[in-house]
Amino acid sequence: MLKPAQIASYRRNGYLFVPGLFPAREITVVRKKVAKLVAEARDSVIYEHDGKTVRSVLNAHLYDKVIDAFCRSERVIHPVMQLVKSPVYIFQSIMNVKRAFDGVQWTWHQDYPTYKVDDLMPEPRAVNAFIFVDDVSEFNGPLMIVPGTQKHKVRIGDVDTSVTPYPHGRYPKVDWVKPLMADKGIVAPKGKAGSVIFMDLMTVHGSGPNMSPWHRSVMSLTLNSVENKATGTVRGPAICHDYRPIAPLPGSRLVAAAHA
Ligand SMILES: O=C(O)CCC(=O)C(=O)O
Repeated sequence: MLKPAQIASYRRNGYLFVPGLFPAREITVVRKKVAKLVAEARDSVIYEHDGKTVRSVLNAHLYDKVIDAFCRSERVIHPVMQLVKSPVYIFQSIMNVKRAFDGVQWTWHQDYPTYKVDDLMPEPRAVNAFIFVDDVSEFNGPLMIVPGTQKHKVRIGDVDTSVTPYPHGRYPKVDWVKPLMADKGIVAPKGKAGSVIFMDLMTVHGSGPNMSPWHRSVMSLTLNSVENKATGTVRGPAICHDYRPIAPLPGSRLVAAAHA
């Protein structure tokens, strides 16, 4: 559960960083599973432009018990319910595995424009929880955030595949982002695996390439209010339409799922 000061900080800055939210025994289970999912490279995998380096694993909670228990963990569900003030459902889970040496950047953007235009999400009443599955440092392409930008207007960018091969994201022109950064600066929370960044869908963010020898897997888990259902279908398997409210699971269920 979040303390009132943490909620106030989230509302002020458009994000909240909580180091060490998942204990090592739980996140280790998830890291092992991610290695397996990357090696298996099922249909739900997106590659970098080289066509062979896995970039993201889409909605693995739909077919994998460990990832499902991870996404339903009380460690993230309770805080997000506090932030959106209602029960939530899983809108999408994307494991961004930014591979050592080969992981490519994520261009600056807000999440909500894509969700509004393409997924018909009525309001930005959802939270993107970035859960560190690997340790994140200044070297392996940490998420970068322009704090306070959640208060800016929605900027509908074009679908762009020049950097990100994933054809479903909308990216604003750099001229729109530039003055925001000059005004607000940039932060890049770093920490041990198990740390979590809770981020408002309006907050401008992106991340650089991974030039280090360390993978940087981060789960981008978007939990949406059950009162704010996104009904669009154009992004196909990228989003989920199971609107049932999540019953938060204890951490022990995540470890148990690995042995089931
Ligand atoms: O994984 C990253 O570094 C960025 C992902 C991202 O921008 C997103 O999920 O919206």
